[in-house]
Amino acid sequence: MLSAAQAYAAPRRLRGILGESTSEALVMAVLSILEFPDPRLRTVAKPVSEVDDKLRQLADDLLETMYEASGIGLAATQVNIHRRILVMDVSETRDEPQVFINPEISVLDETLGGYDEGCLSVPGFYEEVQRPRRIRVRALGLDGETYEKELDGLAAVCLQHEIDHLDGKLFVDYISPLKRQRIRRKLEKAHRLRA
Ligand code: QAP
Ligand code: CO
Repeated sequence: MLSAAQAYAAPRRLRGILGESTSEALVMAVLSILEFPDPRLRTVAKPVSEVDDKLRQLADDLLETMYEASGIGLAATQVNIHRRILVMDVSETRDEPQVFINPEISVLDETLGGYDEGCLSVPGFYEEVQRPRRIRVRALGLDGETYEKELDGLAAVCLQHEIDHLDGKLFVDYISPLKRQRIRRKLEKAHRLRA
């Protein structure tokens, strides 16, 4: 397992990718994550119209929030920002941050695979979800340029899960209503105790 310090180190290393202009904000921020069944998680995010410094700062904050929570993926929707941007890092070493802006996927192979999915917005619960195993994604990078890549394995699962967030969908929407209701009740109780 990684120490908290190692987990924190990853987003700092992004500095090179993000640029070091003097106008760049000096600090990143850990944002608070909405939890199921918060209705704001059902918002459909709007496309990003311009990749500017404010958006690069948001990408940085999403990465810091994801690493701090030990997640592998985080969509802006989960921090109550309804724009089409998501981050992920599915590497063992937690040092391969990826940013997807206005991502669009096409399925390369209709074959489905099952994976036990979790979610930072549904803490403590994991259920198997079936999704296409191989996809191609087209997105904008932090430089505003379009890029494409093919994904499989955990990266393909995670990207589809995160794009679902941008469309107001959660992995619990794919499981039985009974299981979903059980999760809803347990999280509502946890939220009451926390408040
Ligand atoms: C989505 O989820 C995902 O319950 C990203 O207590 C997950 O990073 C895609 C997490 C699995 C594919 C497979 C969940 C951390 C992190 C928890 C996450 C928890 C602490 C979830
Ligand atoms: Co999620």
